[in-house]
Amino acid sequence: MKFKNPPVNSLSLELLTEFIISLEKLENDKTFRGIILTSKDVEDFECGCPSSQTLQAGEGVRSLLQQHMVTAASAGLDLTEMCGKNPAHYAEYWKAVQELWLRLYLSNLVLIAAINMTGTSHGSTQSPVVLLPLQGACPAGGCLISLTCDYRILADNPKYLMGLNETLLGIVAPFWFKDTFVNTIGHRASEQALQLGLLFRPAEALQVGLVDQVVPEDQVLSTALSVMARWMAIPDHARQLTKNMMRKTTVDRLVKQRDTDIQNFVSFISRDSIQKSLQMYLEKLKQKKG
Ligand code: CO8
Repeated sequence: MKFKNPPVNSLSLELLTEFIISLEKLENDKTFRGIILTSKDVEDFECGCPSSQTLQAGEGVRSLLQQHMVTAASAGLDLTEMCGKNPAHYAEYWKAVQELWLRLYLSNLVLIAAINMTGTSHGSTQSPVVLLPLQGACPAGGCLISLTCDYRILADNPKYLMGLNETLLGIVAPFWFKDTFVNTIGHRASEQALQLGLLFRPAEALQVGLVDQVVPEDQVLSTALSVMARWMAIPDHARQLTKNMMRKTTVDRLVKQRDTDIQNFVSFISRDSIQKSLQMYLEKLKQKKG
């Protein structure tokens, strides 16, 4: 599945809705067993599967790539959905963010993130809201989506950064973002990274366990396919039950308090000070072009 929401693959309400619908269709179609989430062009995709069994898996993935458009490399949640709108819109948006996370995190499919970024350049700012000094990026909501996957492969480019940088925008990662992060890189590393809004370069991301593999950019998709073949070799039923066992407690925490979480989000994001921070951040993003 390939994200395609120019210019920066931000997670708009429309994109989230399409993503959820596509995911549901794939979950219900038993001929699909796995998804590679990427932002790389399908034409660039090369199948490097040696055996007939893996080739079969590869063909499933190839046909999937050809039918659906999604990504894992993204500017994160769409700031314009969280800024200058009314509470009903914030509630609808947040419900969609929750829904996507719930579906992805406990998906029966094998999910692999092939993270090959988009993006160009960034300046810096002296405002209280820190503008990211980065080029290609997978921040915040974009990183969260990759964290729901079973395996992450990141392109080896020092300009590529990923992490949960919410504090840099003057906002706070919700508890279930935090839980997903802790489940991936552990408590101490999360505690530090979340407070500082750290964005990791590929080598650091690998070291801390945020990604499972770092490979040259032109090998990201072929590596994803080989990894997919390995995961496909495991009987689905046993793998799915194991995934469920590892992740269900985390999912249940949100399921039990979805409405409260929406209310918390709406009241937090509606605050004047938060709206001001987000507006300032968006303006700085625009200004850096000039
Ligand atoms: N949402 C909406 N629009 C965006 C976003 C975004 N996340 N990111 C960039 N844009 C817009 C820019 O404003 C710009 O608009 P315009 O063309 O109108 O000027 C356009 O996209 C292109 O942006 P850039 O010129 O910056 O493109 P570059 O290729 O130079 O850089 C980057 C790409 C690196 C992705 C850069 O745009 C960037 O850093 N964006 C911001 C990334 C970010 O901080 N995302 C975090 C979003 S918050 C989130 O995901 C979780 C929130 C949890 C909320 C919890 C509250 C309780």
